[in-house]
Amino acid sequence: LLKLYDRPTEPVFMPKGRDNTTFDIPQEFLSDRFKPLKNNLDNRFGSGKKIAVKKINLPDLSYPEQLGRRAQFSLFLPSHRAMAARLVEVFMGMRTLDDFLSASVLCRDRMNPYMYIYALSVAIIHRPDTQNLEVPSFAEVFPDKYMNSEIFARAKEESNIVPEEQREPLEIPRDYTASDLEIEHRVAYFREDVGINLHHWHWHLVYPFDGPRSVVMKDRRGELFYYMHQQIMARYNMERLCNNLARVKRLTHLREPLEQGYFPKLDSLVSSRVWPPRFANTKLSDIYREIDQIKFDLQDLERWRDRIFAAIHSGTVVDEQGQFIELTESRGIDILGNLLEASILSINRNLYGDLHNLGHVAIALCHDPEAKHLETFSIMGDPATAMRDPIFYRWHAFIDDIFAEHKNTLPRYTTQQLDFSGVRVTSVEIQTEGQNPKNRLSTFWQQNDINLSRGLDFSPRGPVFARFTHLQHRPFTYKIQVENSGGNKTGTCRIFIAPKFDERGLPMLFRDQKNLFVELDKFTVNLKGSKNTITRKSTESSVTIPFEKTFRNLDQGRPAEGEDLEQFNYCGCGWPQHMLVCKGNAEGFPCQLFVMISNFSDDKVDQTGTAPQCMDAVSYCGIRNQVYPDKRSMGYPFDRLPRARVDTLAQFLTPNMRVVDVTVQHTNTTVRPQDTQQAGRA
Ligand code: CUO
Repeated sequence: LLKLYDRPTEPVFMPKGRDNTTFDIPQEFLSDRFKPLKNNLDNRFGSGKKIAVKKINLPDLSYPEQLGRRAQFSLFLPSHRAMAARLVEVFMGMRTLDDFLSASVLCRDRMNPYMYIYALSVAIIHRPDTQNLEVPSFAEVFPDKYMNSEIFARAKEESNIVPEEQREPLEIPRDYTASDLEIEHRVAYFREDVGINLHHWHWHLVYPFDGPRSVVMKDRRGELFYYMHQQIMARYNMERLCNNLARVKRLTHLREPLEQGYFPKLDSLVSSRVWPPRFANTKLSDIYREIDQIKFDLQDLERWRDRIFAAIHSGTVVDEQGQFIELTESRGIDILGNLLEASILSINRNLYGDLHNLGHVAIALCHDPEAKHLETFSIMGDPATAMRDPIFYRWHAFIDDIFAEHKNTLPRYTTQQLDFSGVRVTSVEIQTEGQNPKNRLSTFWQQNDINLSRGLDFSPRGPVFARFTHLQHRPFTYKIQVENSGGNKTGTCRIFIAPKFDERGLPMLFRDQKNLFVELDKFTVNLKGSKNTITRKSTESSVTIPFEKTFRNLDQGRPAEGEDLEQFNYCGCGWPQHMLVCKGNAEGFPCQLFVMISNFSDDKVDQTGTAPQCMDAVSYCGIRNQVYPDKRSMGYPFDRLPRARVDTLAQFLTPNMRVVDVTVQHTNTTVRPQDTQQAGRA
């Protein structure tokens, strides 16, 4: 199955793993073009082991087949998402693993490769019989979505001319999408980070908004849509403050020119087209594109927005039967998440529409709203690339603000809901590895290599590496002292960080600062009576996946025989560890680190379901097949307005919380790829 990820536009005959395995495919499965060439292709590529593909009766695939092989594919376009949903349904409906393999092989040469890989990945993630498979890194399958197009001409040259052992990594410059004359470019390293974009793609893969109900229906998925994207905004705003940029302005006036332009410099290897840029000051328009079977007006977006605000202010939404459903303290945010996104779980799509998704589409098609020029959508139309564009954050700032409007209507947390009786956090400190002053985090640049060969169709085999530069920090350890009177207790330790000052250098009010708290970690602690010392490493964070999981290629990622599969399982969802903390600045960017121990008996959930998998990044990604592992509202304790007479963070604190000042210092040096990685290539 995983071989089907190799070289996604080549005929299914050609992908050949490093062990020379090919598929033994029934003649009928071949696309018409290759039927007469079967023997020829077989002799040419089928030199090694063969994987037998069973003949099956196939369901009707004519609908997803309508999307051209060389077309771009956007999950946000309703017609595309319906085709993809059908394909997912076909894959999910295959009764056995063999049948699933047959269907996957048959579809590969017939379907649009982007849609195919999307549907195949959703099925692999959700089918019970493929739970232990590691979906390959999307950056390797479609490297064209993650890096400068110029690299591919060089990669083809390298793979055609240079023998494998003499190939050099192809270096991608750090600044290739814009110059410093564009102030937004200061945070391009965040927006264009491969790991961050991979996380976003995987998140939407794990939480699809369309498809069979069994795949979409997940515990608190609407709420997690809110929380994961809220955290992206908090992180991005913090990053902006480090770079002397103001927080993101919401995209509220849909009819005003969009100040920010963006030129992605990505080419699609599938369609051989450039991804359209957006010039500064482009205006949004009504969308009417028969070619994509899509028609909606900006007024539709405004109408849905107004209805959603009205629902929030009245505290109820109206379902399709006309019944009023209350937006309660515990469930309201989940209902709103599904309704705003909108997923198929939206309580009433007729009334509340498809605000977030079609906002992506309106922006993605603003350069050719009526398809007069036969141009396709820009990067905002694809979750794999959308986070590169500054406009993504303006749109999501708007979406996040709608959620905040609801959160602001909820009862404030009382001190009883915040405190943990008998538990006092007496000290918190951070120790960065190999550095002396405490409470100082240290960031720098690091280079790493990605193997492009999996995604380089129609070129000779053998690895070709792209070398790119990303932010990195030195690992650090938290040391937390806790006094506990009374007997043993269990608590949840919640760690957040936020900027200390606003754009003007003034201390922030709590009601503003609370939106900037970035979750760093969350874990269970057992407290003995009296004094406790908790130590925790930054690499153990519940929001991140380790560096190797973001970038590891398939062959390196295989568990050894007898090794615990679960521990090794590749699950691509998770904030990249290398982006755990913001860049900071040369002088040391002042932040506040917040630690809270909450009462576990109010946090714990009853897990049923099968054994947990992919436990690395539960805070942003949840746990597969299980309920979200924290009963509190996501974002607790910063998801609501503070109680009366609390204006500052200091006033917000109860004894089980503590804040310490930390700085994030950036050194402008670049570390070359580690030797271990070089060795791993052989
Ligand atoms: Cu993740 Cu707008 O939802 O991109």
